[in-house]
Amino acid sequence: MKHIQSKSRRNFIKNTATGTAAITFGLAGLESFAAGSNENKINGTVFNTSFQQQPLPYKYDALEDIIDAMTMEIHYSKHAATYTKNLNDAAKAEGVDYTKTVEPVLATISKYTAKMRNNAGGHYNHELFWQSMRPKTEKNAPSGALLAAIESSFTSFAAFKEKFGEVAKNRFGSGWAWLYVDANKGLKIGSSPNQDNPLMDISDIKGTPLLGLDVWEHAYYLKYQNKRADYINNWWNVVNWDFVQQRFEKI
Ligand code: MN3
Repeated sequence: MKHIQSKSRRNFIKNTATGTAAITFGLAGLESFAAGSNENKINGTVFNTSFQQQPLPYKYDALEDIIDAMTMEIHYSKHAATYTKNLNDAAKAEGVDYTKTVEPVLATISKYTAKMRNNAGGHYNHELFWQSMRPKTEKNAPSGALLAAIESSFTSFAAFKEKFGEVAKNRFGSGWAWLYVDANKGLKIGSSPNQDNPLMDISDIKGTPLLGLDVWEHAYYLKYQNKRADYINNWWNVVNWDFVQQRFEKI
């Protein structure tokens, strides 16, 4: 799968000209590590090494009239930004190497605090969520190998959407609904509470997320109020199936 990388990792690779060069530095190139700051010095060059939000790949109002601009702005710039900030605070406090991706932390999340669990999950889940949407398109649907796998697993795309929607509607309280690939390479639908996800070792459902739907009230309440089902049904119009397909092909 394609890893969601921290900004630092991307900058590290970019600033060292090639990925190969970055790898050759290894740990030996790490000259200093300032636990109280976001700066690492590697072969004389200072890199910002905090987990950071990627820029939203569209404007706040790009998903109107499915998700309103105010919801998107508050969700991205307040809620999700806070998860990322708190992840960095937890990473410093708990000795996480945040020059790396967050996935290894999620895979061993049982070793960390609840603060790490909530915020590493919150960071990962939202970064995936933003990338998995795009402006509304008519008859929005997967194609190719992903469509074939969905039809094989759930009989039809319509049946898949219905089952996913039911799982999303039935998640009590706050959480996420997922399309994920399990250890046997099977496509699965499931949900997780709070900011948990299938990458976590403590999760009831385990695998690699392809697509996640945020069903916290902050994701829809300004426009949909108590009508979570309407939010879920409308959301299919803005799913970026090209992005989901790319993730599927890399597993
Ligand atoms: Mn959210």
